Amino acid sequence: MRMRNPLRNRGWRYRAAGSGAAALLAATALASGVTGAGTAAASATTKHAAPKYNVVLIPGLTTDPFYITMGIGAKAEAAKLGVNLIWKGATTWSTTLQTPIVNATLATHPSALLIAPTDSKALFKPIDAYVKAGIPVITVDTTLANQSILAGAVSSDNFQGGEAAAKAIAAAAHYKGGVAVINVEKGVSTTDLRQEGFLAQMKKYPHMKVVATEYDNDSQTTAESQARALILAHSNLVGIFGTNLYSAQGAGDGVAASGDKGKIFVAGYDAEPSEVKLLRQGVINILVAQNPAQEGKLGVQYAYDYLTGKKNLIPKKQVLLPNVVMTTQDINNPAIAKYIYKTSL
Ligand code: T6T
Repeated sequence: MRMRNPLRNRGWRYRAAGSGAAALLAATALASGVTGAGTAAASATTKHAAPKYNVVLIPGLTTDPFYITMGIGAKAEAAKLGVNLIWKGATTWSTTLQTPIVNATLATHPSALLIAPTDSKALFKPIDAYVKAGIPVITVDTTLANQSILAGAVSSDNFQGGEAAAKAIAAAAHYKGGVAVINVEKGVSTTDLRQEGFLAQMKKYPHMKVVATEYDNDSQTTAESQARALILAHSNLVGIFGTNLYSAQGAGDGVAASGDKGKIFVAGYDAEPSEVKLLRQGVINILVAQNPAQEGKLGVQYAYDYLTGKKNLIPKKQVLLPNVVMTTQDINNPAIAKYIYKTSL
């Protein structure tokens, strides 16, 4: 179920994403510049007694700049609140690797768990074990198909991001031709919704056809080979949508390697520096960026609210943050460029 929803206003003001290339988040100062990895004792401990709460953040994978930027936002907020934030996870996107980390972390009895589950169903049981042990769980980015056990959930508006990608490709291709999707894998709440939004929007164009949907298992090199093969197989191809960082980067690499820069429009997700480089070069034409630092910050705030008896401050429905659309034309605008992801914690 896709839930739209109400952001709690803690002094952060949001403007609904506008149309086309200029959709911006307003008045949002991203926390940044926090250094150090692993167990991060709050840097503001001088102001607080020893941290009373240990909040664990398990990202989809630890090496992905999207989650690194989320970790930066979470750590900055934890430092402010005097919370000890522990960051741990697998180095690749894998339910097989994430599950034992989730299980083992339960034995350390954290105060709360923030997690981006790599599968919306397979992680239900391991997460439910925390809830049964009285530990609140908040999902950040991805979530569970059954959110009823969660204390909160924060993500981007993924369906809208998919729609925005489709609109951009359709307009660039004058509303005719074939398009393809390169996605991560089935069962990931965020990228499933991006694909749904994209396909729903494409249905509105009678002269456009989705010729293929590929799954790259979060591998950039796989996405690149898929893009090359799609270009060879479909002479009417006018656009490719890469639903996340690695899919988008691979799609861009494939289009560049095939010599189709400017002929095949690439719409991608996320804003990691080398993706942005391809955007500047016009190989990728549009990026739907997210605000992972804000997701991390809100996740820590909600965990703290829960632990300090202010559950009423946590929105009941999943919080959906607006996307930031970046294009080759506007990437040098500092109001847009500030959303480029960071590559180290
Ligand atoms: O797009 C992000 C994240 O939102 C998605 O759930 C998984 O892929 C990323 O981490 C980018 O690689």
